[in-house]
Amino acid sequence: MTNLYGPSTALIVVDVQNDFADPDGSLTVAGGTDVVPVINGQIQRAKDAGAFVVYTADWHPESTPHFLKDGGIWPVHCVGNMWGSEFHPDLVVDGPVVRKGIDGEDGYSGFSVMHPTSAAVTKTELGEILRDRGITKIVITGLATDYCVKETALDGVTEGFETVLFSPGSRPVNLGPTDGETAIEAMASAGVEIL
Ligand code: VGL
Ligand code: ZN
Repeated sequence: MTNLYGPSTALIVVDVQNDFADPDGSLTVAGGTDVVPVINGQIQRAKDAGAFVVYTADWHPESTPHFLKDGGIWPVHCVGNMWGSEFHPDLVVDGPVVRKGIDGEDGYSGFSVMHPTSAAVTKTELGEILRDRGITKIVITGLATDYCVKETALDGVTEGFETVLFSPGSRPVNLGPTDGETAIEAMASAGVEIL
């Protein structure tokens, strides 16, 4: 833990937005508000160690096959430039923000998105942002453990980063009661270090 953060480490803060983190959010995650101060503590710790901090934001148009009403599975959430897509007001935001899903793509990872009809996967700018800064290790935290956190971590491993999950800053959606635990197992077996 002592050397968790350093100049070649990035803390990736995943989707700490009102729709997930606020009890009134449309896709509220149990405990989503409680993690905000925990995450702020990691942001401070990362900055103090000269690490880089980057944020992801789920950022959807009003209609996307990601939403139940358009053929997907989720209630409408994180529509761009609405209250629900804003970061939780207590989150310390001090670093670049990578928005994902802006053109109606599906998918959960901060590194890549999937075209809604062709299913073609394209990369976001996150990998480049990290490589441009010489980042070799990423610490991932935020919401939600079983979707965007998991997929970002799995992609992090695939992209060649030493990947760590800071689980005290994460909570699951838990569509199924054990989805959070299953996600942590999947990350661990992919080579993610779980803290
Ligand atoms: C997420 C469900 C739908 C997440 C995003 O940020 O984990 N979950 N869209
Ligand atoms: Zn979403």
